Amino acid sequence: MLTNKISKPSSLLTVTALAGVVSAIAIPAQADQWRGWNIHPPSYPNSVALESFADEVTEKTEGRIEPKVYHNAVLGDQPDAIEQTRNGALDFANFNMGPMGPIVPATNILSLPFIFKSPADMYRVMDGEVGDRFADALEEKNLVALSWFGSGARSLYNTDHPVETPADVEGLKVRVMNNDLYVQMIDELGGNATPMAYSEVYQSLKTGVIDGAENNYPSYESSGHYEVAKYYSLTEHLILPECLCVAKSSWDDLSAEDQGIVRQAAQHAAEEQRQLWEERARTSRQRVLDAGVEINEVEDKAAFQEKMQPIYDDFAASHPDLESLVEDVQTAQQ
Ligand code: GTR
Repeated sequence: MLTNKISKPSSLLTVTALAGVVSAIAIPAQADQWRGWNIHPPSYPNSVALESFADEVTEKTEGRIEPKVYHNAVLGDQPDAIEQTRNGALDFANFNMGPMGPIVPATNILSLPFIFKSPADMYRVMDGEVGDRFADALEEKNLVALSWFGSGARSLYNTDHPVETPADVEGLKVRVMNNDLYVQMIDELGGNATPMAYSEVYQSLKTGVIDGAENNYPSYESSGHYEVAKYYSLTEHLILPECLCVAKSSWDDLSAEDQGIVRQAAQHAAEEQRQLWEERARTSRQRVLDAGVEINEVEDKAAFQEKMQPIYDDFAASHPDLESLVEDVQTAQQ
């Protein structure tokens, strides 16, 4: 009988071959499931844009890549997430350039206080050739920046009094993002800087561990910081770009076609984020006003700017190689 003639190895071979055929027929190619980090709650402009990015990539790659966004920093704080994306444990993220400085020194140029004259200037610089040079610097550290989001202007807020002059910052304990440059920024104003994760700020304001922090309207409002720190002073000292970044290892795994799809989806997401941002900045401002926040203009911004000069001088002394890029960012706004 035929069955008697089949030796064990060949029957195994048949089973294996059959399994191969079955899997080829029944199971579609494995989708590449991408994990994406986001610090904000789902309704935030950046979060909505990241979801659109995920949907567009899934649809246009016909499910070859399925990005999933994890909101509210559930995958870790920003400095952690930057590391995880650099080593490929995470596939994509929306990162603020503030905490990027310790890893990618060139990005500290973007953190020099008052380097950008307005959010519109920031977009123009980052969307052009100068922005590409920041993307190159990020790529050297395994982060592929595909588009730039906006984050308005950051201003100081605290629990005690309006800040109108640099002297009003004296003695205030101010939370900053994780970057020595911001420690110096607060020091130059006579305050005490405390680098701290975003997720810890609310509680720290409430318990008096810190007196204040600095951020844009949407973050000040969505984080609830306005409930505890009622004085928001329009210093507008930082206008920081944010990237939609992909891990270099995930990027390099893509075909040229899929890279094109992902890049285009990231650009669409940035367009959407920038539009949503404008609306949200207005509604956030109104919400905090309705909640009793006192917002004050800072008449003499030049006084704050002058205090920042040592930061520029120290940066020039410690990074002579980056001086021409500092100048290019400045001249691109003239
Ligand atoms: C927000 C920014 C976040 C984070 C946060 C912070 O404006 O979008 O990425 O940097 O500020 O202050 O930590």
